[in-house]
Amino acid sequence: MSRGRFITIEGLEGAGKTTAMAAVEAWLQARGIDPLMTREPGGTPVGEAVRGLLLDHTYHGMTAKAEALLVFAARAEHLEQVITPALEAGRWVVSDRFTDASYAYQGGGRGLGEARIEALERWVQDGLRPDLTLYLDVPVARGLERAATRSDPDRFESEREGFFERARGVYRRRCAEHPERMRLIDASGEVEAVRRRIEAALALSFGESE
Ligand code: Z5A
Repeated sequence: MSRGRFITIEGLEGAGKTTAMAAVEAWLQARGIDPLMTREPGGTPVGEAVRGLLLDHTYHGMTAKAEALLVFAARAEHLEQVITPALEAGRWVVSDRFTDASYAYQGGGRGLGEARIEALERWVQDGLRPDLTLYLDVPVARGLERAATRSDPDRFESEREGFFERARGVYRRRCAEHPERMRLIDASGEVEAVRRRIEAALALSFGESE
């Protein structure tokens, strides 16, 4: 049996990842593929508990290193218990966020830098990397405007614009550095236009025959 494919969706606050996850799932299902849909931080009982810690305002003073280690602790669990077994069983896996978010938020936003994230990535993931990452790009102000409708912003959503600008800079740079895997999708337009761009990127990566 051939290994499944691993697709990740990335983007800033309000980029439209939830909408994109549904579009990817529908595109795959229309081709007879039943993907496993998951998210980070999360995807396992431990991962969901860690997500609670990361988003909770009670821990607003959490250090950047602790934050990065928590994100990777959840990822280690997610990989061993969910993602790797599914891929090995031939299942396609689609994750709402993965390690590019750690480069963007902890490496860029929190200022830990690329090398520390890379070291954790090597340790926790060995050689595993996504086959395709769709990065939904929106100007920070537009994303924050879309997300502003939420009544109860979490610990990340309460960050200042500069934090998100640094994260966006890292995402955009990584798309330029990893063109074989990462696709930058202009997500600033209407939902329907963004969905068409996502479908075009999927067709380009996996062809219509798979
Ligand atoms: N985090 C981290 O720091 N390091 C890591 O390694 C990982 C994560 C893995 C939680 O993630 C936090 O974890 C995250 C980074 C950190 N915090 N931040 N920021 P999350 O993915 O759960 O959190 P989120 O960014 O807040 O995502 P979300 O709420 O699930 O999705 P979204 O991208 O913001 O999109 P949405 O819910 O689909 O859309 C937001 C709103 O915009 C909604 O009302 C839509 O109807 C609307 N929308 C969507 N698309 C459009 C278009 N095209 N036009 C107009 N309006 C639109």
